[in-house]
Amino acid sequence: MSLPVTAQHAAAGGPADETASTTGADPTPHAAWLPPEVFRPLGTRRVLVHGAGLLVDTVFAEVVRACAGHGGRVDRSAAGPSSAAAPEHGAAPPRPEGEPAAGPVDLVLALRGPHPLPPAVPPGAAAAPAGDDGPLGDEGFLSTRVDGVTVVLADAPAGLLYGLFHLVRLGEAAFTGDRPARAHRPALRRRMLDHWDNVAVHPDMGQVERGYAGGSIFWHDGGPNGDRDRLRAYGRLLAATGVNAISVNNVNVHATEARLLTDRLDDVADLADLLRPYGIRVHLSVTFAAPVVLGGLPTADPLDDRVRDWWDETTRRVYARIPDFGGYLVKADSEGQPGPATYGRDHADGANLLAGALARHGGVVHWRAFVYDHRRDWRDRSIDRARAAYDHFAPLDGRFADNVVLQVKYGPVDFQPREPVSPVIAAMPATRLAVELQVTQEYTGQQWHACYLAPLWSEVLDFRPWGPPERTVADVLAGVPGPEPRRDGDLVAVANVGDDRFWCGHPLAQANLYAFGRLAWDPYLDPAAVLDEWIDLTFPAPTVGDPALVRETLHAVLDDSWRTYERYTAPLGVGFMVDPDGHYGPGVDGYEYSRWGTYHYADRDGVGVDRTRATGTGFTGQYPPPWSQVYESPERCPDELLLFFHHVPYGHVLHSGVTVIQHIYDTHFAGVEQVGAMRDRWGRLAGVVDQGVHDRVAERLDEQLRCAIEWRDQINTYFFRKSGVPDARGRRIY
Ligand code: GCW
Repeated sequence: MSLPVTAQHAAAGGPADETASTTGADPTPHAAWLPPEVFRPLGTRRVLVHGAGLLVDTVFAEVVRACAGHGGRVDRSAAGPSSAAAPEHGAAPPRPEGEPAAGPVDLVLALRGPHPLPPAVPPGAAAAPAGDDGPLGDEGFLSTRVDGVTVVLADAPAGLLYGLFHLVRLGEAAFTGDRPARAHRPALRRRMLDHWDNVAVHPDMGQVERGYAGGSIFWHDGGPNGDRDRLRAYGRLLAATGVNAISVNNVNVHATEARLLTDRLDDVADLADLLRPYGIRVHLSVTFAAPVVLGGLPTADPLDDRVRDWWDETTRRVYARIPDFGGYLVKADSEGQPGPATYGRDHADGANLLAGALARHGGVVHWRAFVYDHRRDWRDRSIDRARAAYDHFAPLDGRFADNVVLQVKYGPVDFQPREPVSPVIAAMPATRLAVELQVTQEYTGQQWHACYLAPLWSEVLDFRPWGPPERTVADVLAGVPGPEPRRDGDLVAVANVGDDRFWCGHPLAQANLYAFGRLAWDPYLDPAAVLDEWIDLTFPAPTVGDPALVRETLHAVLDDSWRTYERYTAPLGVGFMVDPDGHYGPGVDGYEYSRWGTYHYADRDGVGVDRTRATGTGFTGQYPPPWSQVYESPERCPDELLLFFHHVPYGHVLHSGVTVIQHIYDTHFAGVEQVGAMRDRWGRLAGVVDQGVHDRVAERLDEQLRCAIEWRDQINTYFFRKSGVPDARGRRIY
């Protein structure tokens, strides 16, 4: 167990965590990637919004707000009944069907339907793009610019909302020249954030488990947070990235949180109401023991009729209150959470029970594959935590109901900065999968360290579980057909947001949240291009002193920051050399003699975990070829994963040409130098970007440098003392 975040930084010798909130929300949240300036191109135009529905109302309200701020004009014509509330800011009321808007327009955002499009849509603008006349679906849109009119068309309101934010990203370019028609659709159907937020403050984990951005934006000290404006602003930010689902409580479901399912359901309904206008459906983490702890039944056995009836009835009530409720998220038989194993049942029995209750309402169950024995004996080298998810779940492939999504962490262990991609993905072709990422930086510097994670996620998404030229992980999630039938999946991430003024503690950690949403919409995007989008939106050129310097600096600080973090922390994929009290900073042997199953086995001769079939735990055999062979062989194994798969002598020569021990020294010295350079680069933006942002980032880079030095010196000293091998370059080791 670990300390709450405030204590943890004090223990780490870091600065006091001023983001930790005790009083609720900060009154002036940072605009993040939606400052008013990014609405200028749109807000100076003559705009027509056409269509009806809650999300069209949101689009209209956005355009009204933009035009009110920047001098443009907006009209609305409605096809069919509108759910619109009274128009805001003096905007024109919706026009009756067919009646043209006054005067020429620059932009039409229109819902296609049985009725004709408004005459403002130029002839030809409604034509499908060449070679792509498939349906746009519930969230897709078509964008084009013809004869001086920019046009966004959608078949469902959510598509129009995503089309609007597409224009915001394009900026002025959306209104210049002609733009050929293009259809946009999300590659992944569900793009989901899991909040590990507790309703009641947990004695060890605080208000947010692994939260590094103050309090929860949903909950405060046992009740709702109450800052409704903040929640709307959050929904709006997420909609702009493409996120469309949120689970609002921790997967470790404690007593108070369990009740969200029943007598505290109104609190959940309230969140659903706030997020619905942004196209976001609310999901709930539930405890598998709910029939016992909430329903008073003597059992939660998934095959017991009383249990089934209880879930059916409880779920019926949830949908009566929240008709578009997303579903349940379950951590079962894992780290002390209850599950079907208590009754001798397996995970398919458990997941299908909930899936059955949800199916008739259109809901899904996200069932986590993060299941392992957390009470093992470190002396027993035959057990391997990396094997656990596959061992539990692969035999169950084909047994899960269609509305079960098996949620798999990207690596086989636990969100380490470097792990191989989980073998579960290749092993379960007949199961709908979600890959789970961690936006909250539990193991990557806890939002005190600048660590842009999109390059890590892209490596995972680009990985080919069956080797080249077969499908990538992104293809699998996108439902690209393989040998088995099409079965698309989700991208899910643990959120990094709290009630901190900058949302994420570290202003640059906003880039991770933004990038997650964008990669979930399009997992083939280039992380550097996503960073450019984020820079353009968060630091709009007209608002900063020197836009070129800002862009260059942010790329210099962030592009390689994940690899920099990797350099000064645990080497070559060995993982878990963190301080067990909170997972911040070094603790080389912190987990070595613990029950958690995460060991590095360093001795005087070498380091690493032998996971081979030949002499180790056999984990490499969980991969199909070619990976089963590549990882089995110390010669073929990629350097960055060597110690994940092999125990090698310090003198083992890497593909890079240096020995393991020299690699450890070199990367740790280099990592610290790079952090120093990041800090210096950022210093040059003083007076160029917003002072508050500058100060917060500068403060964090100071701490990152302090902590990186600590990592470097502890790791280098540890391995020098173990191996007795001096640094070939004679640098200072203690
Ligand atoms: O990495 C571990 C975290 C736990 C977390 C667990 C999980 C919510 O340290 O805090 O519990 O992962 O993913 O369930």
